[in-house]
Amino acid sequence: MRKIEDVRARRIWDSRGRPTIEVDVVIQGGLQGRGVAPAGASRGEAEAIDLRDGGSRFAGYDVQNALAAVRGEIAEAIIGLDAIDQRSIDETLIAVDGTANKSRLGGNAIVATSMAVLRAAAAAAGEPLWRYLADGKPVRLPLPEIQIFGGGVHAARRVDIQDFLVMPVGAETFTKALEMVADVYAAAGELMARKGPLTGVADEGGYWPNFDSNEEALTTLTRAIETAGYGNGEVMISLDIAASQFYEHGHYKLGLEDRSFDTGEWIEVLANWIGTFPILSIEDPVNERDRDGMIAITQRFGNKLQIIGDDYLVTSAGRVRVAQAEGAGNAVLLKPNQVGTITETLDTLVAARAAGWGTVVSARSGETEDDIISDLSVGWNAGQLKVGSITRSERTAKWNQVLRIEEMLGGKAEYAGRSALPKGLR
Ligand code: 2PG
Ligand code: MG
Repeated sequence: MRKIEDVRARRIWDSRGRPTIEVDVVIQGGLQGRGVAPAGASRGEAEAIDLRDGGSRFAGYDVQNALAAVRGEIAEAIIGLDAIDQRSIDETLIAVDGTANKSRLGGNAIVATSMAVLRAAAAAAGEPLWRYLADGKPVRLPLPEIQIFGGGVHAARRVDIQDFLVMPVGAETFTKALEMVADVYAAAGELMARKGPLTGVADEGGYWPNFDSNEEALTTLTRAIETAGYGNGEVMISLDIAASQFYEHGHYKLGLEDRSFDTGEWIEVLANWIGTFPILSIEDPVNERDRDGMIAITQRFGNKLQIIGDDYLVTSAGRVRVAQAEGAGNAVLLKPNQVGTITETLDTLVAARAAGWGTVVSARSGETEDDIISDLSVGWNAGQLKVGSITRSERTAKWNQVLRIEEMLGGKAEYAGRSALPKGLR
């Protein structure tokens, strides 16, 4: 038993220069844990609500109401409770909020508190967080999904597809996996510089996309993998289509190319890309309400591709179970702030794993130096981690933390590689 003695909240700044909320939970013995809420830009409709003040200051993104919720109702509810009992604290947070989508106190206030409680419990145990979570069970270092080009709403819709990522499935260690990605990133930069001046990076550190079509981005990425010297499926492509962002009135509209497709035509566009480029994983391929589209894509490609639900599943265990029963997808993205607590995130992971799904712990497009997701991915043995690119410190903070964990594991370090893919693709 480690009683919570104090709960503090402050406003800090995220990687987009927007306010966010940081919570410190102090427990008996003077130890403490800290949590920070990240923020998405392409959000699912059913996500926990990121409570913002509105108005004109900081474009409405200030978090004074969420800070007040932590300092007031949340502190009052959890001071005196046992920080080691994460489930009962998270249940208390959910009950005090009292809404289905955490809109009253704010998903951001709740997730930062939930994370801070977890960190405090690990501190009480005197263990690094990943080891505290693993609790003696075997762990693997995650197969990373790392962004090379940004797009979609993370790059002012300069291309339509949101994330062009690579997965170094053929690496032998996590260290080597990052080396391979660094090679591909450099090669992609050189290819792009031949076409015109590099014009900076998108929200998650991938190159700002200077392409004439979505296919050109795929061609360039494929060539970057080859010129970096990786063949035979060592480095594969992963796409986060984030299709809801360009779906309107029954059509997928590629703004860059001024082309529009109905659902059937859109699935053929994807099928053509899947047949042409070394794609191993695809996320949110159709709009988030399109259950039939997810089922059709899974029937057609589920035996060779990882098909991830992000906005489609919003880290909800209930939605994952339904999707499993219907055959809609074979993997889930796990974003703690999308559902709102650590316990609910873990429950979703457990539900996904029970049916042999892939489980990908993920950052948001708005992040800070906080690296909790690295420890979650290892400690829960999730197998995969998606953070954005291999540039910008809010991204590298997470990759570098996995390198430290790899070092702590020493001879026992095992890189997940292909074993992290959905059953049937391993
Ligand atoms: C996603 C994430 C990260 P956002 O869609 O998977 O790339 O973006 O945090 O904006 O939802
Ligand atoms: Mg996504």
